[in-house]
Amino acid sequence: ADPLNASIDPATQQMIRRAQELGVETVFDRAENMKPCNIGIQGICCKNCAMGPCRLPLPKGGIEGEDTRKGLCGATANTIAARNFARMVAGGASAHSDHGRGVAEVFLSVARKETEDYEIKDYHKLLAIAPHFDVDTTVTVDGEVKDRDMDEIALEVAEKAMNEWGKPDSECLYIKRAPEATYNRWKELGVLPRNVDREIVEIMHRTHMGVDQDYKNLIKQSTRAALADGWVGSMIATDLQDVMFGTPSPVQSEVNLGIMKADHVNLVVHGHEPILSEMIVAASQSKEMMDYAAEKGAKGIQLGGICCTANELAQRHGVPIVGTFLQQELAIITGACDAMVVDVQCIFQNLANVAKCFHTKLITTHPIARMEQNNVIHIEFDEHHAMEDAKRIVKMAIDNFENRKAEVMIPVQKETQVVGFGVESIEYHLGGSFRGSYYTLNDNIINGRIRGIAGVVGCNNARTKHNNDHITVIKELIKNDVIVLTTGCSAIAAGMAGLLSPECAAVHCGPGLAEVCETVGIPPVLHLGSCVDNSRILLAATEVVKAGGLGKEIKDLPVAGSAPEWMSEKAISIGHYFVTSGVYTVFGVTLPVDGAPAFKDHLYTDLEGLYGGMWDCEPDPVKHAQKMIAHIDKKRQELGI
Ligand code: BF8
Repeated sequence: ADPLNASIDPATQQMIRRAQELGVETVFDRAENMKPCNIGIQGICCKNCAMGPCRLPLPKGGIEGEDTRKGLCGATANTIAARNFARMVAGGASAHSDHGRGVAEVFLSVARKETEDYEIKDYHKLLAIAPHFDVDTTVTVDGEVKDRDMDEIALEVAEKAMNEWGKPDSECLYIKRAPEATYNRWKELGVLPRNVDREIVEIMHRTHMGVDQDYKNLIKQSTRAALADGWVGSMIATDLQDVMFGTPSPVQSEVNLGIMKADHVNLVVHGHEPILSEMIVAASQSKEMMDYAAEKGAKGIQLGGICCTANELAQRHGVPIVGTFLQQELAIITGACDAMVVDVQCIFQNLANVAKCFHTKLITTHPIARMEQNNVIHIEFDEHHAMEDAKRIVKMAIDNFENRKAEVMIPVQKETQVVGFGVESIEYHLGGSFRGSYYTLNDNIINGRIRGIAGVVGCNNARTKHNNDHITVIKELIKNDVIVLTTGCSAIAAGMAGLLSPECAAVHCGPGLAEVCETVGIPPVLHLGSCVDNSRILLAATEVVKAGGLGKEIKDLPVAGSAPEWMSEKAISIGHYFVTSGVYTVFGVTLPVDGAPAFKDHLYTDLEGLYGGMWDCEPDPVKHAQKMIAHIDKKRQELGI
């Protein structure tokens, strides 16, 4: 791979070159050597039974007249593409929601006082979310209203939260957090999720051979599962993480490979669930471990994160971020990574092969995500002895410091960033004391200083130039006075490009947005956390609706969503819950729908009539941003502002 074509980031380019010098293969090489399947990319390969795989390529030049393409059972291209799409939603929703379930289980242990390693750090947030689970926060004794015992509230919240995954009757409680009119729309359309697990299982049933054969009905079920992800599984993950680990507030941090230090023990945490990494932060900051590192000749312990674990730790502790999804192999290739600890999601199987070329200890920690290679160590993490496990891992990294064999090469590049915005801190910075908590933000939207709000989220994808599309889309948006809320690897990319600093507003923003940012002292691009924290974007949009003056539903707002470099099934689930929550959402790279024109039209056009939001795909990042701005302008016009 040509490093200059592979990434816009100089640190990444340098490490790709380094990998090539050392003969270590990375994702960038594999992306050159293997091209995607031309039929799969169009979404029209069905491998759901052993009569196939049935491949239904769109004839060159399109179809004239009736579309007669069929699989052996008679499945049409539209059915096949819709089944594949639904299964991606199921995969994505299950990943987020299983993460959420894990958090809820730990919270239940805390509420039952079965663990001392975790605690409730934010009681205020617990009280704020309790009513959404129909949990009372007060009791009436002899006609007098009193505060309810906090332990009782925590236990009931934990039990009700767990039920959201599998109760036999009624619908999810948390879905009512959406604006009332949107909730009523979902009710009328019959897409309210019953419980998280059921909606995912039902997708697997419906997409089994010979079941649901109507692409519109398949998308309806995808909607139930995606809403269960965004408004329930992911949202509960975010909220209970905030309750246990603290609700983020803006904090300064650093980002990019240059945060690693040659004279320190470098411990990199990678994956998604803060349950483990929170303990590692505490363990690595303990005097015992710091003294031990000094004994071994290190100047200290440098903890850094990759992927969404990085976002979780940065937003709550200011722990620096090593890089995005596509930089995971490169962190090891620095030769200075003494241990990399992984849990679930977005972890390359090739990490073990790269680690073999260096001294790096690669440690898996989750029973559902193990690696077969013999150089990988498995330390199964358990919330009941979390601190003990975390110390074992930190000690292993320290012990490995003296084993470095390859020459250390750490790029110098790193950027300063402000991370850790959320519904609460946006209210603090852009709220007001009159007419609702998001009044100032709404006022600035109405008066046009802020043209609209965009959510730019999601992954890197080795089929596009690393970070290029994220940064081009974001810059185009803020230049046109659109404030950006970002999460996941997109947020890390923004940090690497210096866009998460208040100072960048003067350089990159249109005059209206620059004025707002300079007055309030915030960056034009607000880091809202990890991918499960896209729930924060949904709730921020809900607050904008509640603050008034901009319509009754999220669909009425001048907002748009984007995932410029998406690659994971989680992104599809996120995209679909944004769309069906009323947000026009544009994906970059490609969407596997092109081989099924009627299904594609359903996603890109029909859904707007049902939900107010619709899908789109635009690989050119400037056009991509322009389409979002055009939608924002359309909404402004409809609002008469
Ligand atoms: O959940 S943005 S590459 S790290 S999937 Fe993965 Fe995509 Fe990054 Fe986090 Ni989200």
